Amino acid sequence: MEQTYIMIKPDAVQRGLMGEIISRIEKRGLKIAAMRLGVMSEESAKEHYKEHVQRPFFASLIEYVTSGPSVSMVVEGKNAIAIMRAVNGATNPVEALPGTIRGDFAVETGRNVVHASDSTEAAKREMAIHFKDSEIVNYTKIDEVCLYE
Ligand code: IDP
Repeated sequence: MEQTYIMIKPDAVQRGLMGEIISRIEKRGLKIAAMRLGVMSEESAKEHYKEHVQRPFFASLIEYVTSGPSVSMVVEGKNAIAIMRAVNGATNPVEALPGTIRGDFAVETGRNVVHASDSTEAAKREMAIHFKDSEIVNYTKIDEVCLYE
C-alpha cells in the first residue's frame, strides 16, 4: 500500500468543493488515513514548495496556499500516488482532461484547486511536513475486500 499527501487548496475550500473532492477520492477506492483543515503556515508552505524557490511564481504560490483554510490529507491505497495524480489531472487546467478534478473545476495553473505528491520521495517528504506519525491512522476498510484481488 502507498500513501500520498493531498491538499485541497484554499480556492477549492472557498468555492465549496471540499465535499466533491473528498467524495471523488473515496469513490475511486482510496482510503483517507489523515485529514485536517487549517491555514498552512508560511514556513510549511515554503518547505513544501522549496523546489520552486527560484521560479517567478514562487511568492504568489506561497501567498495562494497560505491565503485561507486548506485541507491536508494522507490518502492510502494500491498505487495511490499515480492514481491521485491522474484523479487531479494536469497541473495546467487547460490541459487537464474532463473527468479530472482540475479538468472539471479549474481554469488556470495559479488556482488549480488540488495538490498531490508526484513520487514516493515527495510523498514521504510532504507527509512529514504536514503530519506527525501519530496523526496518520492505520485502519481497515470493509471495501478493501472488493477493491483488491
Ligand atoms: P503540481 O502541483 O501538479 O505537482 P508543480 O509543477 O509542482 O505542479 O507546481 C506546483 C504548483 O505551483 C502548481 O500546482 C501551481 O499551483 C503552481 N504553479 C506552477 N506553475 C505555475 C505557473 O506558471 N504560474 C502560477 N502558478 C504555478
